[in-house]
Amino acid sequence: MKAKGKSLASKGLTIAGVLLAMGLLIWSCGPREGAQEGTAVQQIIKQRNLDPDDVKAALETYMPPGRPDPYLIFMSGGHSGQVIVAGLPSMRILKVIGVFTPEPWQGYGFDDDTKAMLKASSPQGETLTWGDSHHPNLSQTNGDYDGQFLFINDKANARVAVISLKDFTTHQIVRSELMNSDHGGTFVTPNTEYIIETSQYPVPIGGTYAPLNQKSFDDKYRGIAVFWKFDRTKGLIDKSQSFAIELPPYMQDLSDAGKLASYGWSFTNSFDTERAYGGDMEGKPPLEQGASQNEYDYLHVFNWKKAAEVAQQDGKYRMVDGMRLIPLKVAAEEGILYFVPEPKSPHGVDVTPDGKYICVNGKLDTHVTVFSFAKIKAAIDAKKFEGRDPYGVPIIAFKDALHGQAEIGLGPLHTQFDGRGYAYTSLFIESKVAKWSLETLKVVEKIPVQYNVGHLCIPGSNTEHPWGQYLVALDKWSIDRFKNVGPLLPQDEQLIDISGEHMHLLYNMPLGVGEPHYAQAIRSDLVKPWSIYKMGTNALTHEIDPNATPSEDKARIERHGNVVDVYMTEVRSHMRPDIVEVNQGDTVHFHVTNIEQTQDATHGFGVGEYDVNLSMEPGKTANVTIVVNRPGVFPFYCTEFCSALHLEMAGYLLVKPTGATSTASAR
Ligand code: RUQ
Ligand code: CUA
Repeated sequence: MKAKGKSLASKGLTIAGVLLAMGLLIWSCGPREGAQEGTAVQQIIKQRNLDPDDVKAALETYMPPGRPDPYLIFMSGGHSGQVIVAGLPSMRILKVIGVFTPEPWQGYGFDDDTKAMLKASSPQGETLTWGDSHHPNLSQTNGDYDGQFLFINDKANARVAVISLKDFTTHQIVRSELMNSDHGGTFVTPNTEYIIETSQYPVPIGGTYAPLNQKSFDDKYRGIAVFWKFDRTKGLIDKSQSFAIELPPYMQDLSDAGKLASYGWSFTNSFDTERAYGGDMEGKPPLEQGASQNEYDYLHVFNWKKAAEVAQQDGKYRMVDGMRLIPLKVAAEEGILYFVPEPKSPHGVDVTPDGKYICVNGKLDTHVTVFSFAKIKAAIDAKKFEGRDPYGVPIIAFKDALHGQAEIGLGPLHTQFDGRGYAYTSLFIESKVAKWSLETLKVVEKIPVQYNVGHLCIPGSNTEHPWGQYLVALDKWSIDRFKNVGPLLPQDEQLIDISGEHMHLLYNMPLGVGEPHYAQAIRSDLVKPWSIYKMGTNALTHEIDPNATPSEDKARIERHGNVVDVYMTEVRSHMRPDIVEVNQGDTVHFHVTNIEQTQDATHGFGVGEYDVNLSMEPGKTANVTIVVNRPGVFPFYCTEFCSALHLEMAGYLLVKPTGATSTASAR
């Protein structure tokens, strides 16, 4: 891990050379001033001890005030459960979207609707407060990003979330009882017909119990692939039109959808075809060892078009937890599932932009194995199989599917494409990114990264038309890159320029709010969010909320028995009503509307000690319910510094103890 320190001479660059190339030595405005400006810049460079590469990288990533970044990157937040949005190339964070974890700033998980959504996506009797977000996928139309939706999976609890890019908020979280953990999600098909989610660790189907011994593991434990149907007009997943496929108890890993030549198909790599399940205290090898014995595991090849048809045919599926499940036997017989041997516990499967090749990253093997979809299809059409796995799934011979193998290096994990004929593969063990040619399958260049790189992200890589200008390396370790902030180090997201013949590093972004597993990036101009909400919009449904209070004269308090409805408006700089008096034990529904239509005029609504916290963007209506069992006087206030009189934007919630006299009558 060598520290950066290059002599100018060894780089063959000079500061003046870089500045000249960048047009920073401005002689045109008169030799005198120009010379002075040039000197001023050179002084900064000297004072800050920068070298020519630093200066070049700084100039290439700097975004002047008011100029938005040309790309948006959506990074998963790992077990923070969130999605982090940043701009490229500046790497400035723009937003952290609350997804599987409540997010106080956005009031996410605090209002009735998002609270209910998080609860409904939890197992019976639980309200999960975290998730492990892994693989964001942008919605596609005709194989390219359309800028409308983002999906992400929760590995820990096997959930899938839908985020609308109209307001960058989470709109739906679904979960299937069929699996307890996932990993191969959320990969979309080229028209976002389906969102693919495959399980990681096999369990007995449907959340049931079965003992853990080899026979039980083989017979009762199963992997699952879910194809969630996406209803684009509603912007929601339709569980009733979704279907699942039962898989052997291997550990399915990552997925990718075919496109163009391979449209209608999808691919999932796997490990642990050994069917090891641990047991190191019972005299068995630990899982890592047991699962790494076989020379080959199986690439799962799905005909999802066919599966969608079969899932509609009576007798060919069974219903489990409200979902159509195609049994393994049917999947094998109907030509829905095939296996192709893939070397040694691989990780990550990536389909090339033309849809012709499927790249499987070696992990324990130094190659990226490139399979030809045409060859796979030919073998399937000719029914040319080398046998069947213990569950009856036809196996296509390795050589009959192989296009070629690229010798990449140690620990290949994930591959991205630049759309110009090159692939880029992360090398976890080497801490490098390898650029290689899809034509020759030869490495052309490697660049070191700091350190232990997992996923990579090239904007548009999984579409038919990648924008191959930048690559972001998502590094797990950042030792020696940033100021030590204690034993929990930030992650390191490294921006690399791949537009030229050689890759060069532009920026190291420390990320201390989650662990990005994967990221996808899109050209910013393709995302067209709202700037404000239409008056009275419920941010979850995107419809006018039935409790919206669109003007101050409609603000009111209604009491029905011991239920109190407070219809409140907010506008700079007051709430109406600003005194809410209720009785101990009442159920209080606050229906708050920010009646402003000015961009960025966001208010908040916080009631201390009752855990009430709403973010009220212009035009938004949000509802929150509390049962006031503790008497007392509770100030409420606007939590966003909205105006000069923000501190005055406050009021009182009076919870009258049983038997006390009313404040109102005393006034
Ligand atoms: S993967 S550990 Cu995306 Cu490399 Cu999940
Ligand atoms: Cu409204 Cu502060």
